[in-house]
Amino acid sequence: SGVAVDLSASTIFSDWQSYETLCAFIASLPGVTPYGSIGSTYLGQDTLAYKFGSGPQSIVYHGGIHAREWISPATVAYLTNEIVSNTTLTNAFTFYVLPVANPDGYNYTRAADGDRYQRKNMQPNPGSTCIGTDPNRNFNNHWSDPGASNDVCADDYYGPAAFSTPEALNIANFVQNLGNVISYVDFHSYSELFMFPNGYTCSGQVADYATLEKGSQLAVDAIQAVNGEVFANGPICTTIYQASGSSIDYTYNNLGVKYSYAIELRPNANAASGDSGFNPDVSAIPLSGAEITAGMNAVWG
Ligand code: ING
Ligand code: ZN
Repeated sequence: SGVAVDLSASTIFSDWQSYETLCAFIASLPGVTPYGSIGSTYLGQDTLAYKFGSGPQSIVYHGGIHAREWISPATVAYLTNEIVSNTTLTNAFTFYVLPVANPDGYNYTRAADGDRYQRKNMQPNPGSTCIGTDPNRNFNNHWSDPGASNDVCADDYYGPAAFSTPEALNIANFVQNLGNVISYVDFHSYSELFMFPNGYTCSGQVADYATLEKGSQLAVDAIQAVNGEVFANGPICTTIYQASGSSIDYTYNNLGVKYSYAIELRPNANAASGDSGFNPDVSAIPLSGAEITAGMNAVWG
């Protein structure tokens, strides 16, 4: 039914794609089975997940928790296409991928009558015309602490309560219920950073600091070897800024997911100007995809 979509990788990665097309592409890949929905969004959409691999430990990764960061879902789709046939990885792990973790927001950034720079979800704020809560400040780890805003119009608005966004709650429940998740990776843009907990504080180091630092160093070295892009690596708070209530602080500290990483994809913060950071040329998709494939192979392989 409807218009036929060319799901070949060469076509998919030559433009920005809809939530539906990204999901259909991932579903078409060898060895991938639909997991179904991890739960409804605020607007009642399914948050679709796909599964591949047969290993004893699980890895969860996703794109698009922030709507305007279009290179994130695109890179996640590219990465998935590259690793579904990697038997080293698929024998070691069972993978769960969410192409777009905030599809309500993603659709709004693509709509003619929407807002290309919407970051948050689409939950209304009573008494305000500003739309949305930041799902990546809405997790129940140091929720509403410094590193997030109580201003409903702010891009890092933490929401009226921890887990008030279905998008954050669904991810938390999904990872918790799987129970055997060894790695969780949340893809953002932009700035070219490979980061790990904590975000809520710049004091001290997490218990697995040495392991996480080593993994991130292997990743950024592998990334640089592909296209020459130099990613920085380190804890969220000291590498980008203080951020409370984030997904990786929650998966690491509350759910015990050891290899919890957050990646800021290209472009480089210094190279980007104005809106170009969230609006790279489409030619960035295969470049980002290839370098991140190398980076994730270095961490997971
Ligand atoms: N940056 C992330 C943000 O949510 C981040 C940085 C990642 C903070 C993970 C905390 C945890 O602000 C963008 N560009 O969204
Ligand atoms: Zn983001």
